[in-house]
Amino acid sequence: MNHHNYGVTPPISTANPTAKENSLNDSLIRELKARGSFESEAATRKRVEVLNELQKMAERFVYEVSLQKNMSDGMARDAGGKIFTFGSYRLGVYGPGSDIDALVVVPKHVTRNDFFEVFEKILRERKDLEEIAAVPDAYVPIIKMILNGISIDLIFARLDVPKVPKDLKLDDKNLLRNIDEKDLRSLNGTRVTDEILTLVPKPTVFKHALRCIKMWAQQRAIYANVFGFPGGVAWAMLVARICQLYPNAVSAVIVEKFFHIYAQWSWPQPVLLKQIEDGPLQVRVWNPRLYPHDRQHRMPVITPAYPSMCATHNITSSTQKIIMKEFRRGIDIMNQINGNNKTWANLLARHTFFHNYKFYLCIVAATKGPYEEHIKWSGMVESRLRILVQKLELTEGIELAHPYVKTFEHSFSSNDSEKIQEVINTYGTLQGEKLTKDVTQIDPQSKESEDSSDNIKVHLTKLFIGLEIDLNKGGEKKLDIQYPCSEFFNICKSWQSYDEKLHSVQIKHVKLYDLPNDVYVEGERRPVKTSKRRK
Ligand code: 3AT
Ligand code: MN
Ligand code: MN
Repeated sequence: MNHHNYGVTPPISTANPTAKENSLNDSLIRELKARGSFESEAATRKRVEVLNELQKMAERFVYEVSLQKNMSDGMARDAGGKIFTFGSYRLGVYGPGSDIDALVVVPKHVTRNDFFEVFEKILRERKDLEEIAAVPDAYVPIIKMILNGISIDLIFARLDVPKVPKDLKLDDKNLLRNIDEKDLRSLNGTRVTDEILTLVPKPTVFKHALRCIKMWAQQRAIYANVFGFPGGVAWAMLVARICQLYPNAVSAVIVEKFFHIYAQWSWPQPVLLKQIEDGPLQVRVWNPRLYPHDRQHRMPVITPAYPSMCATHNITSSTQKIIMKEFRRGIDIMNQINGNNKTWANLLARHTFFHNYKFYLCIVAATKGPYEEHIKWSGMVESRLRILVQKLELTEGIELAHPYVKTFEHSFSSNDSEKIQEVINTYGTLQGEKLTKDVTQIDPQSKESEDSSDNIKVHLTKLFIGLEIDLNKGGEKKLDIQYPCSEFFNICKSWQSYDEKLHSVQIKHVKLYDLPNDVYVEGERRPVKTSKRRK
């Protein structure tokens, strides 16, 4: 072996696995398989087929647009066009429910407009296309579709080059010259995932360890970038760094070291996979010495591809505490797994968020109007939840504001407008759940719900924050969260498309025993008041 080092420091240990570690690794893979982490070979072959089809369509797209722009047939064919992938498919950690995240790269003379007109038309011609939705004005413009039973997120980037041959690679940062911000953002996903894979010593070890960490983070409800936890790319980089530090370890050991290293990490020291690079563009590269904003990142995990960014800027004081507690739990359970007292199943046990706190806040976004309106409104409220968490953290008497990583949605219809308002006002509580029996629950997307007469329809999304309260500290007895709540309302209501006739947002105090039933999964018993005498 050569002495090529992966990462910004030498490895901690280059030891090879022991027999015990190998057997622990086998049981990890068995557990992942039993939990449906891997899909069948046939299903994976289907993904490859769909990607081949997409590649052909991309070439046809570039060819047709080139002809339209008066290029000769030969030049039009040479113009090329190439499909890249990113996300879980590219990282090799996809499961049966995963989509394919794909990027089509085209030469200079093909525009984003062409993508949404010509490529979309080519896609719509296909018999195996089930659904298609284009979002040209998104932050990263996208076409979402289901092709041959597989959901695909397709984005677009145009390079300042005359042709895009099949062997083009995206690792050259000079390719980023003279392109717009949307192109830059669209290229970023592929550039980052590709680079992560080149920075780990053993890709298969990395992939299996990442499958475990992703499943663990999902089960523990700490996987959600919008809500202030790491997202997929951040978890991937965190695992990749451990792979660099233990280049010969098996996945089971990577998982174990993962918990130890990050429980003891001196945050806010950044996690880096390589030294941060400078580049040819006028864009910001993460640099806490230069930018006060970057100094606020509590657990920075930095993307390797130029221009490097912090993938975890959303982490707050509360979510950091929650993540750190989960790392310590990981250490504890790994110790017991090593002592044969626990198994991987224990590590991957579901969280108990709706049992853990005495007090919760339920944030309700409601829309009396079309479902498309509600998707935008509730999405906006969701994306601002972190701000509420941050304001709560600063409130006297609040030790921790713990956002839950999933939303709950319902749609109802009734001819009684007072009933509808009552449902909105009590939604998110056990009492409100009973009230919904008086109105008709509807499928938000069904055609019927659109035409049926003069019934009023309401779409509701609820979000939860668990509160850890310590009122003895300040001496005052009563918790006052008026200020953070009214600030949050102001932020939501200053949304450009806010219309008080359609949209509303409420925050409710819900005690543990008043939580609605639908927050508990099948087989999970809701907490019951024990009949212990009060002290
Ligand atoms: P799955 O196996 O598909 O569930 P994944 O990691 O591929 O896991 P996604 O397909 O949701 O997850 O996302 C793939 C990448 O797309 C991750 C991120 O770089 C980008 N991405 C996803 N959602 C957003 C978003 N809302 N804004 C910006 N980038 C996003
Ligand atoms: Mn994906
Ligand atoms: Mn996706």
